Amino acid sequence: MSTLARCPWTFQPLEDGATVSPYTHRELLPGWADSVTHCIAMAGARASGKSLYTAVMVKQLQLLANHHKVSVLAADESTEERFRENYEIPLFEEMKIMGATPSAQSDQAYQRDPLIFDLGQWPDAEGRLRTNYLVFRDVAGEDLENLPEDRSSLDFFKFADLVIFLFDPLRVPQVQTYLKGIVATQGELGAAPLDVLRNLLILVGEDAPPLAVTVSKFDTLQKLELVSGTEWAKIMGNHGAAFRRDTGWNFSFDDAQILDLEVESLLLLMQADDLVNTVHRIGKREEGAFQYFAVSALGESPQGEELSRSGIAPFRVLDPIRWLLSSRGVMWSDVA
Ligand SMILES: Nc1nc2c(ncn2[C@@H]2O[C@H](COP(=O)(O)OP(=O)(O)OP(=O)(O)O)[C@@H](O)[C@H]2O)c(=O)[nH]1
Ligand SMILES: [Mg+2]
Repeated sequence: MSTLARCPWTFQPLEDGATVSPYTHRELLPGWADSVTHCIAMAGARASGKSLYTAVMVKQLQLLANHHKVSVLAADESTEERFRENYEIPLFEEMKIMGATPSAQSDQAYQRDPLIFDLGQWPDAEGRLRTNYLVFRDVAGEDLENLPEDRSSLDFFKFADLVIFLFDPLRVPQVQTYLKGIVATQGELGAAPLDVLRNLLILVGEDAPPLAVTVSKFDTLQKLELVSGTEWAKIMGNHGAAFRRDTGWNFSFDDAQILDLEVESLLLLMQADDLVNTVHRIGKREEGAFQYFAVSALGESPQGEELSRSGIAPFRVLDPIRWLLSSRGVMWSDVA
């Protein structure tokens, strides 16, 4: 097994020269076994923001690629159609929020196959140019809140190169209590992040892939700056903090590390110790087992079904992806 390419449906390793996945018996894209794959899975409760994140992340990645003089393109027709229909049209054309992702058991489960994007050619460790693919799986929060009896359809989590665990900060019970009266709580949809994280740890087992523990909808916490006279106004009003700065099209591991520690401190300040302690069970931070991130796909809360009139203003959306891609030399260098 010397290929750097994985089966796009199961994320499991492939033999050199494979043209068919031994796991699903489906035909691989031409030249697949000679490519480099980056297999990423989303995780999180219902309504934690996974699908909106997916939509905005792909758009941002396409813009980033332009700065690197490459294009990010759907690698097959199925990705093109599913991305367009389920993500692009609702969010960017109808300017509406999307419906809940259907359970993988349902006939409408458009996310059962991954979204595959061609990231262009990048040198591998030996300096040989290879086509790189992002293989990305959105998941229904419903399936992670109540694990099915037969978990084989979720086995890909074990083999992912990266799992992005998104959680809505306002769904952490301690944070909710802490911020009661300061921030208006959104709907009651979605399980507590800790319950979903525990389920995720069951799915990934002993040898867990790196986990990007990512606070979603960070715009809601940034709004705390406006609640004058509170400790939170001071914390969020500190525009020098990494969680208030976006690094634009550049990514640096140093900056990501500062953000990592800042986000953990924020969670501890909000008494979300249970969540933090569970995250630490995954493995050692210094060995890359996990890292905290803070993102906002929209930059602003939607009003009902409609997006904010000021449009979509993403914040640090690519950070978790670039934590992986930059470590593999893909789109890592600074852009002017
Ligand atoms: N303020 C704010 N709200 C957001 C943001 N992203 C998502 N939301 C809100 O969260 C809701 C759920 O987002 P989705 O992306 O559909 O959630 P999901 O995790 O895919 O949910 P399931 O498909 O049920 O698992 C959206 O309808 C928005 O109201 C964000 O960046 N900021
Ligand atoms: Mg969804």
